Amino acid sequence: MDTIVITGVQGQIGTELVQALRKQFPSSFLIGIGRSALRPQSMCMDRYFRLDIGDRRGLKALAERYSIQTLYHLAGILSAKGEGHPHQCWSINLEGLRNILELARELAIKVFWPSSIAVFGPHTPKELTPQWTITDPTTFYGVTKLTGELLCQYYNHRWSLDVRSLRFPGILSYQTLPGGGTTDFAVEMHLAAQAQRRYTCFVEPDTCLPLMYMPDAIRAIQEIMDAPATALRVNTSYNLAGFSATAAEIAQAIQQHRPNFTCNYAPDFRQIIANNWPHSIDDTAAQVDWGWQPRFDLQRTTADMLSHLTWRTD
Ligand code: AKB
Repeated sequence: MDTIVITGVQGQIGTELVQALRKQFPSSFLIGIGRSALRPQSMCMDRYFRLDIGDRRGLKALAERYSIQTLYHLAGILSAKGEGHPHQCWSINLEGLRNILELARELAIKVFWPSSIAVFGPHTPKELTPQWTITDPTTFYGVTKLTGELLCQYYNHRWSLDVRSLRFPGILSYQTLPGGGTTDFAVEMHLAAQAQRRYTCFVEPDTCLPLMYMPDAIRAIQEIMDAPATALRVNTSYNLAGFSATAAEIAQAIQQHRPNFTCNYAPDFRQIIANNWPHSIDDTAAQVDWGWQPRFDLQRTTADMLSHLTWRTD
């Protein structure tokens, strides 16, 4: 029986990835790793371990005991939080990744790891940002993601480790809230509208960012992990596009369903982070190498988000 491990299993991506993997691999043994107590919505896994990603001995013991084949390493600190907690950001995002890559090298485990549009910076072309271009991140988080990408490529070239990665844009989801990201406003706006609250957005209305709906993000992970290794020509991390929208366009899309929704704007330090990120992403390499195509635009995302948030009025 195959054993699959997901770190950060109770985070924004992990919560939904574990459900998708349960459906995709019904007879595999699914192990989740996280830092907090187990929440009921994560019950579809076979085992849950409260383990720090810095605990190398604990990770190794677990990997040997369960002879892991595949590991989705999702534990991480996002951009805005990383600015306030650089030490934690470094140790979780980079030392944690290195622990996982070492383990994977020793035990021949296939790895998935998420990178981010945060690897780009002020000198990167903002429109249709190419796969190979200037990467000059200005956030601590972006530095850890760029270094992590190079580390993945190194382990692939030096040790033939099968490690696959995607540069995610901001992800919108209704099951688990993001925490500490610069793109969190896109989710928070939907939540406020659903709860009939006014929303104060922390970036300007004309701030345009690449975004993606969670079902597309989960499918992208499944598709890149299913692709034959020989098809993958990018060993750092693949650019990945969903759709692009300004904060005002998101508010307008919501107002089509919730006409009373109002949004005002009070930019804070996250505006500067957003200003240094791309507006749109060229993901031709992902399309050509493993057939990537997004299914959700802004309108579909908003309609689906709001229809699923009906239970949530807090
Ligand atoms: C963040 O805002 O930090 C993340 C990201 C784009 O990596 N959503």
